[in-house]
Amino acid sequence: MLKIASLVILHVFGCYSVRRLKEAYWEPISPQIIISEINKLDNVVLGPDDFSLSSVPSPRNAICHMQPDPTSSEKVSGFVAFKQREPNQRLGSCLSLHGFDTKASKSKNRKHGFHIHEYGDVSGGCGSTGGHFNPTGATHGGPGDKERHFGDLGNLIHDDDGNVFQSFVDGLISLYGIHSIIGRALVVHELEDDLGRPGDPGSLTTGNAGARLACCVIGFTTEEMVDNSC
Ligand SMILES: [Cu+2]
Ligand SMILES: [Zn+2]
Repeated sequence: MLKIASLVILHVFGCYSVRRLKEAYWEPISPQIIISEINKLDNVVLGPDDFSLSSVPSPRNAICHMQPDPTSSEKVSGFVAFKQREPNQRLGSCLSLHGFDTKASKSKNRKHGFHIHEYGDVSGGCGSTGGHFNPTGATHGGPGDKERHFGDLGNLIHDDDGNVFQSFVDGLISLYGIHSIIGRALVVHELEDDLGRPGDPGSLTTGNAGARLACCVIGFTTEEMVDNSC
């Protein structure tokens, strides 16, 4: 009898604790509120860090080691490095990629769509990384647009030798906060991202960027790694 009573008490307390946690940390945030915040601020940190990130000091450094998708004939590889000094400062990035097929490339203007995808899961190649990272429920756009997915980083442009050396700054994505890009995937596409301009259904979800050539998972690294890479 005592055993049953203690089990009931444990169950009730357990459910209550889980509910409290859910209330505290998993309240859905209205996309309208987030968009208006984005318009006001350069860099939006939506809520505190996840517990697993809260002990990581500033500045924060991250890296992503690009690997070709097993199904791709273009063997794109290299790295993308990120640095952010403080939560309210813009995220800087430098990247070095090679292996773009300069002859067989289907991309006009040598442009290749470049996005952060939702899942850091490459178990099924780049196909298992989900869609564009889009925590606010926005439509697809370009990196300079107010209406865009968090993951919309525009296009990379490869040179005559199939290489890309580029750096960029982004005021929306962050290595801090509940919408941090840590643990998510970067994906390089076969075709140019149309940045949502034509307005057809494919354009407003993926930018019609075609197949996934290569991908990687973004993880924290040392300051030396990023400073020596960029
Ligand atoms: Cu993509
Ligand atoms: Zn997108």
